[in-house]
Amino acid sequence: MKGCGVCGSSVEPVIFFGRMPLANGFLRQEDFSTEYFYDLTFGFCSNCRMAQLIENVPLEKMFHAEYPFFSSTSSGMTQHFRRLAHEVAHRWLQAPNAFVVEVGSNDGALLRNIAPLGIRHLGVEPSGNVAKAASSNGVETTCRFFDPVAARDIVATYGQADVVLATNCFCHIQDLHSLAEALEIVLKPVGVLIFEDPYLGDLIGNVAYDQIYDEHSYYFSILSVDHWLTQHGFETVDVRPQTVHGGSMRYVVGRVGTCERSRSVDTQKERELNFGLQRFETYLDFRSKIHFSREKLLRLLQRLKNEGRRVVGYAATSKSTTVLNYCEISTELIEFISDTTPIKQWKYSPGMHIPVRPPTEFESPYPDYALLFAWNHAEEITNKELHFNEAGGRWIRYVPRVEIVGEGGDK
Ligand code: DWN
Ligand code: ZN
Repeated sequence: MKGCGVCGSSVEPVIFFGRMPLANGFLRQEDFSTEYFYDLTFGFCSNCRMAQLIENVPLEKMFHAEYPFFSSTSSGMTQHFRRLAHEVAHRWLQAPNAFVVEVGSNDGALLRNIAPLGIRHLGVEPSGNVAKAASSNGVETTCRFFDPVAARDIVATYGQADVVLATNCFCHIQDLHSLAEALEIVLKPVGVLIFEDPYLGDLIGNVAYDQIYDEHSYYFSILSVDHWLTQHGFETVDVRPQTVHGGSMRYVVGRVGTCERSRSVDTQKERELNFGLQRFETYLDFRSKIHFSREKLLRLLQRLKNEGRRVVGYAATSKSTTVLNYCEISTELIEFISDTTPIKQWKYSPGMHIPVRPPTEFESPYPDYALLFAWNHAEEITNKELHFNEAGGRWIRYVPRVEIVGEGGDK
């Protein structure tokens, strides 16, 4: 059994999703025969309460010069980053010469709101193409993984940071202790770390099992985050639930004793204990719900096929790779997936090899049904696809339950 990435105890497997391709491994036909697969198993450590993957994929297979996810592609996320940037700038970056580091800065979606304020900043991003996009957007960026060596280099060049930011990033970092050491080096003694990631309570509560894939090595809760950070002299001083990505948590962290501690931390811990995030039975129940969700989705798609309906996937998300491969949904059930990202278009989805097409193909003509893989952007997408509804098209969702939207469930 694998040792826990936080405390070294054994991690209990909860669910094995099967051999899985890379969530963002969109590929061409000539690369089908060499496609990479690994065992996707979600596990839980009862000792420190960290939910995590049992097998990790080598980092360079996932984060490289052709990383296909650009953080700025959703207007909802762009607004979220703008609000976060302004809050941080006004509250924590007012000192003359203040310096902020963002770990996993992608295409600069967050820092591009800070750069124009003249605040010293640095994005650290290992994927070359998105790092380049950030630089062209005026965001100072270094293309590398964030570890103690990178942290020392940053301090040598810029000095220590007043604030370290990370959004949807820490859950991707396999060695959490090396990450914490790097944070110890880079943060000023009274510096603040603010990070947000998809929240385990929402993932389980909404049966959002598609958030489980190679890039997400960890699934955080305040219980497990505290266990990890206190080993390195940090403490969480505030937690704030966020609606983005289907339910995320923002953690505000400082060195022990340096920041005022809000009551939100203890309140959230209590909520987690009441919910049962510390109990293995909660995870077994989650597993049963995942099985049920798969059966329902397959039954629905099969029925629509038998009725001769056209179904198209909407948004070739990383999450869709888990659903498509775990449920074994092929072009028998879904014609193609429409996606706005040029680097994904005219390629095939990982594993099931469903064609990915630009949105122009979605409209010509509209399908009968669209399976919404970007359910986390539902409001933004349904608002912009009003013509699809007017043409009689219907949305299919599978989070938090399998349903044709407006019909309230599978018949
Ligand atoms: O953690 C991660 C999160 C933050 O972002 C990464 N590991 C990768 C990525 O996950 P994802 O791919 O599931 O993210 P999204 O934001 O749910 O999906 C984005 C995809 O959806 C892009 O390929 C663009 C596409 N999309 C679209 O085709 N039409 C998105 C919108 C909003 C649209 O209108
Ligand atoms: Zn553990």
